[in-house]
Amino acid sequence: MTEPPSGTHPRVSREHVLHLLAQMIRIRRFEEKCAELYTQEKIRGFLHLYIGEEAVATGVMEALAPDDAVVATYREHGHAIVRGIPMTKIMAEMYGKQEGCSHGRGGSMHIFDAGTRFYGGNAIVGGGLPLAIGLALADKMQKRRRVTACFFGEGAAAEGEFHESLNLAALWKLPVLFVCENNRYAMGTALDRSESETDIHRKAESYRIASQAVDGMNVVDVEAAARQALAAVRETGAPHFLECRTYRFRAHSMFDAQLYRDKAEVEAMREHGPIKRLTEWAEATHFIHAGDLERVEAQVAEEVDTAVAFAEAGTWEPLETLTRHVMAEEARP
Ligand SMILES: Cc1ncc(C[n+]2csc(CCOP(=O)(O)OP(=O)(O)O)c2C)c(N)n1
Repeated sequence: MTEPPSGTHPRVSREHVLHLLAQMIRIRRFEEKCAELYTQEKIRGFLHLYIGEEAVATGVMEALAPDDAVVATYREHGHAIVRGIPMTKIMAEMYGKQEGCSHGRGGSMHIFDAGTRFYGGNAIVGGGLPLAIGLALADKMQKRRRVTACFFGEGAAAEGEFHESLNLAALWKLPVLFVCENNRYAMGTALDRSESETDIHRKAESYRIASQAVDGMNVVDVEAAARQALAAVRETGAPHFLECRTYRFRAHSMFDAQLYRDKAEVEAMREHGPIKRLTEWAEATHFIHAGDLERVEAQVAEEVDTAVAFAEAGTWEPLETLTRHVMAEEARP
């Protein structure tokens, strides 16, 4: 690819391109390590990888302010990493150790961190949408000028919560950035097998929400679109909907034989992968130089190794405290 990643006002500088590349590589290498650890049974339960979709979380998160809120799905390791939760605490959470960001109670699907206003990690398809509406309503009622970014898959469009949330966000004029990660498949169901309108952003239009589709494999496009959308949300207080067209390269979860799609399709999409694409463009345009990529890879490898060592050294919650947090510790008046 020799054309620059398009977009209206991309912040393209050598430093920024390297930063975007590094963020996507951090997500990719962390998850590759998680897949390995899963087969070794170090990580248990479910594991949904974001590999292929890194440009979406990376591009959107660049445009968010530290006091904005983030709500994500069960495919949220990448969002957590680029939001700024230390990789050590995320890996410890994957292991179910007490030192994890959800104290080992959440695991892969329920990463949570109040410090970075990261409100999950949610196993329920569409479950994050009403949560985002509540967070944004609270901000509006308390006159705080913050935005809630809500990430969800296109499969959520089949849920009632999607429609209820979009309706209320528009009706009550709530500062929500809806980010639909349209990777074409909801588990084994292709989008055109379940939806009569496959342009998901058009559903948002029907609720009178400003909406657009963007190339979710191009991090610069995603960042540019997110910056514009967030500027509009901050200016008007009204919601905005971004449909990011992306693709997951791996199976839905670790238990998926992928009989619903051709290997050739996956291979063809890999050729347009977000890391490959940005790297090739950055090399062709001399934004990155010989040795840059190797340096980034070495730093990330060290970060991942440190995270694994931290998780390995972590502790299991003792049996005596297992029922803590199941009920509220003290009743509020
Ligand atoms: C309410 C609900 N229904 C069904 C499921 C089972 N389920 C888990 S993932 C999934 C597909 C979701 O696809 P999508 O929203 O497109 O997200 P993706 O996995 O593609 O990121 C389904 C149906 C669930 N977790 N929650």
